[in-house]
Amino acid sequence: MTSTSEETTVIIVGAGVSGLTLASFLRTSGVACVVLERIDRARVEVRQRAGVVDARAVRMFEQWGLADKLLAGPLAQTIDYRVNGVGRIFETIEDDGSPGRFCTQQMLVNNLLRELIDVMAGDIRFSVTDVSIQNDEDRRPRVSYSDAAGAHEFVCDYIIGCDAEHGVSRASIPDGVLTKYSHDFGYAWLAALVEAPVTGHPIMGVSDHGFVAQLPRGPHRSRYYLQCAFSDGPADWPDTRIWDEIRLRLCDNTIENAVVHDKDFVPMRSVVYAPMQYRNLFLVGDAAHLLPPTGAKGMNLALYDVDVLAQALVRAARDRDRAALDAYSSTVLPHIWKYQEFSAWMTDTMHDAGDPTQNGTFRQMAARARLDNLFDSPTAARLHSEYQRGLN
Ligand code: RFL
Repeated sequence: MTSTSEETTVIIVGAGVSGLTLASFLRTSGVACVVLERIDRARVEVRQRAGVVDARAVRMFEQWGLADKLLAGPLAQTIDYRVNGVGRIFETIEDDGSPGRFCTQQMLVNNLLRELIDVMAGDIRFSVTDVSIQNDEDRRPRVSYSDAAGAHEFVCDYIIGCDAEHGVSRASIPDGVLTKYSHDFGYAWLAALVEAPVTGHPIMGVSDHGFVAQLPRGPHRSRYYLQCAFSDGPADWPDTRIWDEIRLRLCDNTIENAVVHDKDFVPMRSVVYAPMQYRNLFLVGDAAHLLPPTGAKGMNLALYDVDVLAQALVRAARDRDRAALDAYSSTVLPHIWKYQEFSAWMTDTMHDAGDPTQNGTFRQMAARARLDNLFDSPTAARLHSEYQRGLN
């Protein structure tokens, strides 16, 4: 077994969408960095999740010169908001540049891995264990980890926690430094990846029997989301029940059963930890905030954090100017709170408007009026478009 000690400028913990995007931006800017990832490359490549890269994030990839290499998929410009089977197509108002794209997180991550490893010769260390962070006041930060070859240590200038909710980065911050703000909505979504494409527009469906959505995941597949109980698991949802509920909630008996590839249960909750930095450790994406997927903003907020932090790190590393780095948390948090609000609005509206046993018939009718407003009021439609596009 070996024991090594190395040096770099930035250590990124986690090779998810935020860690890989940050590493690409730093590499493009000539800032040395190493990514440490718990699982192997094959498992990173197959993880399915988000499906929409919003317009702000598309613009960000364009500005970093990477959009052509990383993004693909159809434009995301319409949503079919259905109430008990009756659809209305909401068209996102776009009068200032590129629209968002239906580019799956998996496709983006695969393109990032290819670009970073094969083209930029980036340093990503997969299948590492026992990552441990030392972020003391009076010396350079240190990150140690183990792999099959032995124990290793990096001395660095900055540590970036891109290791999501259960990672080591946020857990390394002493008690009392961070404030946790959180809200549980009291229900969950069953997310089912199925072998059936979206044939019309992506659907967000309100029904008296609960919420249902169908969103594209490539040319042959889609993901259905079905509101379910917080405590539900795979045993509660055999494939036959999934298809029966989809037909019931979309009021469409012509939908045929198809292969269900996987089922995930996602609790609807919102979390923010603040501040998002401690000494030379900076938190990004799900390590600092979680959103209910109703607004499709989790990955997009992670990409927003990356954009701000990458620019700040480049200034600190290249120009020895820490001002933007020190202001990272106060720069990103106002934006994060706006999108927490949007995601909570979407979650309350789409679920309250549905099953009245949820919150009563008064809230049901009021939430349906809110949906009507998106089609009746140009002002409401414009605000909704701004949020959908991430440009608010
Ligand atoms: P990730 O992508 O989870 O990556 C974290 C990485 O850190 C690694 N890791 C560690 N590595 C080393 N040492 C440790 N101790 C480690 N602990 C963890 C992990 O293995 C992993 O590789 O977090 P990141 O980069 O912050 O990205 C966040 C996004 O993945 C997340 O917000 C989105 O997927 C949320 N989300 C959606 N976001 C959208 O913008 N639009 C959507 O349509 C959307 N749909 C969704 C979603 C999330 C979902 N689930 C599964 C919660 C749909 C679903 C069902």
